Amino acid sequence: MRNIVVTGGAGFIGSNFVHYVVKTQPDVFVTVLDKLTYAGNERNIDGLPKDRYKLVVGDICDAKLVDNLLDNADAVVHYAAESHNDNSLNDPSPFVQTNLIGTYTLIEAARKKGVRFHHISTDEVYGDLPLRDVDGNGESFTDTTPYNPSSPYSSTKAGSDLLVRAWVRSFGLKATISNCSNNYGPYQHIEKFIPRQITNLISGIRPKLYGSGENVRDWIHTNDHSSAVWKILEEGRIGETYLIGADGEKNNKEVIKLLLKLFGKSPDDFDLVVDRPGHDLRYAIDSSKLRTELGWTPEFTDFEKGIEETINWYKGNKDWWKPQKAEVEAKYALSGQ
Ligand code: NAD
Ligand code: TDX
Repeated sequence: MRNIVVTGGAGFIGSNFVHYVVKTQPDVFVTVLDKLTYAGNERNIDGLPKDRYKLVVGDICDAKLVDNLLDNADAVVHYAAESHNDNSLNDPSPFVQTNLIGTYTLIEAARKKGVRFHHISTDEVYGDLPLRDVDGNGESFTDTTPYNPSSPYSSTKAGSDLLVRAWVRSFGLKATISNCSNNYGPYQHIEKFIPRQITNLISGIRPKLYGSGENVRDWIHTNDHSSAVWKILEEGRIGETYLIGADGEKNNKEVIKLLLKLFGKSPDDFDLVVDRPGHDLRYAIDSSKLRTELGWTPEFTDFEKGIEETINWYKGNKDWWKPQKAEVEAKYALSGQ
């Protein structure tokens, strides 16, 4: 693989993947296709060597542009999406457009040109799980868990997965799919849970916890997501779905308390706010297929250390997030959050 197209490569996870590829794959040239929506930022990648990547600003729904870009591509890694559940509850329309029509546009081009395709998806397509019992027992998602998405975001991601599966079966698209759990790390937009609370604490605002805070997310460092995606791109079996996770289940209250501790604050120094409608209770990933079949293991398994590094990144990059802070908080205030 010499030339890869990374859609959404100026967003949070996509840009971390571009950094990962530039660092670990010296022979690969990356073309980033990104619309630079409110969630994309050219600065996320502009420090990288110019001979290793180029940024094409454009829409994945633009069939002509996509067709041209795929002429010289060996593979597409498809991260571009509308990605925030809360936004999808306020206005689902860009989610339907980008997540469904955008994915359709890409796979049509990829199948016509015989280009290898990797589709990035989420554990949220499977819906949610009950909390673990008092002994810590509970189910986890696998690649055979039935789809049961809850929000406009997760349902459009589920639809995009199904399109890719159908294109593999009907048209022989050379595709793999990965469904990953919640990512954290640098360059994450401050509308999302962890960076919102970190930037609240830096700004002297109390962290905001939805509902009772018992909801569980299965956290993975975004660098581990990148190494898993590269492994699947190179060694994954065509037509297969791989779940990516690092056994990082934590409830939201625990995460807020860890952040408060690391900022030297009292553990109760947070506000309970209006819950998210349809709020998924618990996600958990069983990643044994990826680990046993492809030999992948996560590296960044010390959550507290990863969070400390992430806090330091937001402290050191205030000019990256400060211009958006007031607007993001004003939007949340409208919904009592
Ligand atoms: P993000 O919102 O930070 O970034 C999305 C990027 O896509 C932005 O750069 C944006 O400009 C770009 N984009 C949006 N619409 C576009 C369009 N029509 N054409 C071209 N570019 C467009 O998202 P993220 O959190 O980095 O998520 C990336 C992918 O990973 C998504 O597919 C998401 O579903 C998936 N995912 C995210 C998580 C998570 O924890 N954030 C977990 C599992 C899977
Ligand atoms: O201020 C907040 N307070 C709060 O308690 C925010 C923004 C969120 N929350 C809760 C809601 C969730 O239970 O924290 C949890 C995480 O919220 P988000 O960061 O919005 O993530 P989530 O809804 O779990 O979805 C994320 O992981 C799966 C990504 O945004 C998706 O793109 C990915 O598919």
